[in-house]
Amino acid sequence: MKSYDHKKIEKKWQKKWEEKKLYKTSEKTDKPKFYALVEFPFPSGDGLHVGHVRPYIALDAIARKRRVEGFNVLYPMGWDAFGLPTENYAIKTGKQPAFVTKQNTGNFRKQIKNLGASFDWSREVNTTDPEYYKWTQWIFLKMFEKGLAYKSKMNINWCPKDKIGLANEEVVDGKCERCGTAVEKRDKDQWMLAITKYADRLDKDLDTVDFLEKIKIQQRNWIGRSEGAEIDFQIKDSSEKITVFTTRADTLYGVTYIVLAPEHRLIAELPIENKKEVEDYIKKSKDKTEIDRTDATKEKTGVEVKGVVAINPATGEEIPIWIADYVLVNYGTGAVMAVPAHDERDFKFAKKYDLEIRDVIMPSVVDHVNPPRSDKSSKVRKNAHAIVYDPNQDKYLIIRNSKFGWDTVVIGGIEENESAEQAAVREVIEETGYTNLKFIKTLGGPVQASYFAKHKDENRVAITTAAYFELIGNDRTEIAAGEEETNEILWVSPQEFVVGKMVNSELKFWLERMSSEYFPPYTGDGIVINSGEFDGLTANEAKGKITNEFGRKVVKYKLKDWVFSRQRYWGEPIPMINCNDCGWVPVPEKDLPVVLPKVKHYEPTDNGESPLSTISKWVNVQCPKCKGDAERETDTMPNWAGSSWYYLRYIDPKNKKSFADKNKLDKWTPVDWYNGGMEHTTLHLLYSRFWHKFLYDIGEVPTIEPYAKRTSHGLILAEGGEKMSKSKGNVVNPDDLVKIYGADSLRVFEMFMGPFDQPVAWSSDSVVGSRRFVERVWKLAEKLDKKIKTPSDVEILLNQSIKKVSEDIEKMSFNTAISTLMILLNRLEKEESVNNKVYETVLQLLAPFAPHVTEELWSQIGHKSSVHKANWPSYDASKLVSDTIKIAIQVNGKVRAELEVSREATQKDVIELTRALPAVDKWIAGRVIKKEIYVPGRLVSIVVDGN
Ligand code: ANZ
Ligand code: ZN
Repeated sequence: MKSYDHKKIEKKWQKKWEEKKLYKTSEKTDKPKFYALVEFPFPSGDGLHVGHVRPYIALDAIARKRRVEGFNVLYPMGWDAFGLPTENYAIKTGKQPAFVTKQNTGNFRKQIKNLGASFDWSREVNTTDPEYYKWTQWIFLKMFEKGLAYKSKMNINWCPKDKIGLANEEVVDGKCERCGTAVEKRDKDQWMLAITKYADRLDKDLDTVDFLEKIKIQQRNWIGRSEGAEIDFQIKDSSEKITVFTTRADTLYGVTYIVLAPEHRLIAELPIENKKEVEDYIKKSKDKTEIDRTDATKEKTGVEVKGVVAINPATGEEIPIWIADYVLVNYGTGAVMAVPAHDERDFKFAKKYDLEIRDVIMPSVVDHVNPPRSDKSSKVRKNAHAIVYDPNQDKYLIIRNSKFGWDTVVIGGIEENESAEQAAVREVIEETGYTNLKFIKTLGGPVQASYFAKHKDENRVAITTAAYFELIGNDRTEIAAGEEETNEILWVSPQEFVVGKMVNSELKFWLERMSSEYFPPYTGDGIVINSGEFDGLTANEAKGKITNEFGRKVVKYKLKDWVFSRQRYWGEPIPMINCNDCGWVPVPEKDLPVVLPKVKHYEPTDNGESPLSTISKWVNVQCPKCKGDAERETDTMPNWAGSSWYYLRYIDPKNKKSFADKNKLDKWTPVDWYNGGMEHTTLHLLYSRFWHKFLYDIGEVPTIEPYAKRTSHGLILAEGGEKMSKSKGNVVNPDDLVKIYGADSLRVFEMFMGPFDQPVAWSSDSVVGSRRFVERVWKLAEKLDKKIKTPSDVEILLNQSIKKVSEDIEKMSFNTAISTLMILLNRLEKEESVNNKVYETVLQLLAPFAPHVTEELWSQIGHKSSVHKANWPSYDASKLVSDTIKIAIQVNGKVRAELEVSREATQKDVIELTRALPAVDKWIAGRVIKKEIYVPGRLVSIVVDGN
């Protein structure tokens, strides 16, 4: 047999497949459709690295499996080619971006083709092709028509180095995502897309799709749906009111001040006494990024607005108004009712500026040791707990009740006109005799505990306040008679002074509050207190009732409208014309595409306008409406425009009349399986779902969602575990590996190297292992024998492997699919000869991963048609487990033989076969059989006379 020459084989089959159009998607078949999609790349000058191609190889395996399962598969590829890197390269080299793009796509295409991926290249799209972006512009115009595209002065993120406005998503830690320069703020007129109008559907419709759970979670967090209430606070002696958004209407009685965002519109309207101070503060907060302003670890700042107060609608109280930049203007209403007792930020702020803190929610615990009993009556008690600490011995004072077997802190009821502190002191003296107590502090507001009080045989709802003391001497008085009998007074270490060892469930709150300088705000649920008629309700009940009475239910979203303008060259021109008389007028549909004109210089202008603004011949046009003088929009679309709908163009890439034919859209949407990076979950994936929903609303696409299923791959990292990047010089190019080891070995390795959804560090040395595996498959062909009978255990392993590989591919558990094939190969290599049928199945199972070598071997065996057209192997369910069992045979307690019988054999069969075994007969011949026991499936035990 010839040796394995990957170069020859791979070139040969790539050529044949292309000639035969093996992977071309047919429009004339009644097979069911399957649309597999990977994220199309940005064709950079650096070429693809081994990480980029991992998802292409993975979905290629899936696409190949689907084809041989009888599906009509669409698996396309194209180029997301607008964007800054090409433009920056053009600035550096003076080369036309269109020319550079052409070069880069040529290289990318060649790289991908070298891997033998089964893309239908006849459907290639390129977002920078005017025939393509004509439709990107067309969709924009439709959005404009429906009021979803609008121009607005935006306080935008501005990168002073790239001279470009950045979307919020492009700012990472206050820096430009691309170049790392600190981002500034600038006011700029920008085109916006109203994605927020789709926020609720983008959230809800996630229920209708099969996306990985982590993807759904990220999308939901990004959309940030929040159910709450708007409540109006009247400004005293004014007709103005401040509307706040809150998710905790139940805390309305605990509001001790109001906070406005520095940008809040009311600030200009109010008769503020300390205007200068307020204006200074506003100026300072302007340059802070949103991330700085909301960073929980940063200290909060603010100024009080003097001369105006607001009225709490529930209590009628006057409360101060503050301005602080931890409140954002573009979320909720830009105003917050501050409840320092129950919100972390408000709490820190109140501590800093000495504002009132008022408890309105009481934590509530149900005792787990002695929960309330439904058959007992219940009593409400106001209690005090005394926490007594002796710093000299680092111990706490407790009472051990031997009758009930529990340890407790000192507890007592709070009498009329007594404070918690007074009650606690009284109880310590009465119950323990200790009198030298130094009061440290009360441990915050009360905590409610429900439990069954054994000693009183009734349920208790205890509302307890704790007082904290230190022991400063050992004086003791006599303890009241009766107290001592069952009670033991003890000092215990901090390790024993915890819930679980102590019977008091409230203790966890006391310990928490003791250990912090201030009581941490209680942010959980509980029972409403200090809230008039709402006292005693649960927080949830009160939320509804207080909202009904003083506010209105609303839903808010974190999602913001999409900044859809860039002042750069290499993007789709926004097809709008500005006329002095008519305002913004859309370019008529018949004039699309608005082609990006050639320019000499790609640098953005110093005033931040696009280089297009310098081409007066292009800019100055007739107004389509009044025919007067007008000017073109010189902004271009952002990076994410072209990729928002590319999956639709693949369906009908050459259509001149529409972005795609309706019947074809009916047939091919939605994409059945879309794989892409987690880094695109909140940008591209959300944007394209938005565009698709819009197109659905205007009747252009038939489905509400673009992608039925979305999965994600783990990144391939460089050998050291760092991210692969040109600047770090650690990029691995697949071309070199294809040359040395072959595309098949590289493909197998990429699928084998680790779980597909996990990041994994690259190792070029390890490709050898996959190469060896492919070579062994090649060599196994020498053992083929059409007539050889396959041993039953091989038969079973083969059926198990078919099942496992089939299921693993569906789960994207490619690494275990490959290792299954390796195990199968190990077993086959042990045989002298291998039946052709068995070998063919191995080739078929391997074909999605190693398409060239399997095709070659398949044809060498004598097949005229492609392995990529042979039906996917099915397994025989009855051959997944061995149908015989082995039974040990004992005679007088010693194992004398082994019997292999069918699983279905009866006891009678087994005994008869046992006796007939020569190895057994030897021991029983001529003797009296006293006992024969059959343990089904395992053992026959025969007892005979004599020794
Ligand atoms: C009173 C309150 C009491 C609040 C309490 C919380 C806890 P999510 O869940 O993220 O929607 N808030 C409202 N608008 C804000 C803005 N523009 N900037 C900063 N914070 C704002 O958060 C809603 C909560 O965040 C609201 O509920 C409000 O504070 C605050 F114990 O109102 B809350
Ligand atoms: Zn006009």
